[in-house]
Amino acid sequence: MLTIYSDDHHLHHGRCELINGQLMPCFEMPSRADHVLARVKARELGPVQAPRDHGLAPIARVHSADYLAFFEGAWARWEALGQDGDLLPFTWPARTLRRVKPKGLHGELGYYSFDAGAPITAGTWQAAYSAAQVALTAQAHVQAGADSAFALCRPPGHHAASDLMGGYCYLNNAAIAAQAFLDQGRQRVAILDVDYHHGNGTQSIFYARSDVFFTSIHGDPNNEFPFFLGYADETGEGDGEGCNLNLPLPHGSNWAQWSKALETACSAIDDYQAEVLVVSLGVDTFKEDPISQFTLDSPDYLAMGRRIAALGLPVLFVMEGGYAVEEIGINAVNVLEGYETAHKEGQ
Ligand code: Q9C
Ligand code: ZN
Repeated sequence: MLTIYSDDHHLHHGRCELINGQLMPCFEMPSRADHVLARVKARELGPVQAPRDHGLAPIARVHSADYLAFFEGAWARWEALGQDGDLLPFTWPARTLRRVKPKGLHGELGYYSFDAGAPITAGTWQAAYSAAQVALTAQAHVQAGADSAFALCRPPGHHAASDLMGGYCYLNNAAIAAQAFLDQGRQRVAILDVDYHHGNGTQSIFYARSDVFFTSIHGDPNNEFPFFLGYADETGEGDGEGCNLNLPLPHGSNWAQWSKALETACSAIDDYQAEVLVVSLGVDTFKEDPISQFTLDSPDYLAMGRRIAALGLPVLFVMEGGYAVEEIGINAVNVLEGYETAHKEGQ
């Protein structure tokens, strides 16, 4: 399997996030992608290539022009104010407040975010832009006829909505790739989000559409980030009614429970008759993940990959979360190796 990877992810390294009342070093750190890349090479998964630049146009198919302009220019405005720490939002247009767009930097940042978990640093735009190009380059490979490809994206993307950053995410790499498949002639794309957290951004982008089926297995939002989306009764709206399937699971869920949900997700993808599959590949379901509450073990990721292969679809894997840094490479590449093994057997 071909891996697409850019070193530009190192340009994004947030300093801290608020966890349990304490400022902690960001869990979403550059060594994450470094470990995945090292494992791809150690296991000889296949060639590793740099992304091609597809420009802003395919990104603007998913994200609003005003959001992209704000994100690209935010750091320069922050610097012009004499600041050099991370740029972080701290006020949002919650109930009773107006959803007006203030002129100043902090007001605008609150308007374009939903939490304080996506710090903007000097290199964040470039890193996120390159991650989107990584996804688009891997997507092009699958569109050109490859059975699969791995987009080793960082920063991750599935929490980012059309005009919102949050949850370590800025540009929705999986959604951008899914939209590119449609723009290149595919009619039905499925997105399977196996990250521990609900992919609220991806869901929201495609919620009213029937050309993308979104299904996600995640920590029950009653007790887990992002709290305000990801419930089982969210089934899509308008043309998209029936094209959204959320499978929330309680804290402590193990592979037996998780794999049952995967069966449900896979049979829904079968029913939808997707032409191509995008997997939002987070491995923060791992038992040792420092911010998550499922108990999957490393061999379970091989089984996950095998089940995905049984769908018999071309697959684009897009890296999302996973914060047990030492094991993230083993677990992510186990999914890819499980897929490859079963795919070769099935041919
Ligand atoms: N107390 C992804 O996995 N903060 N994002 C959690 C825990 C947000 C995770 C705080 C976690 C976002 C891509
Ligand atoms: Zn996650």
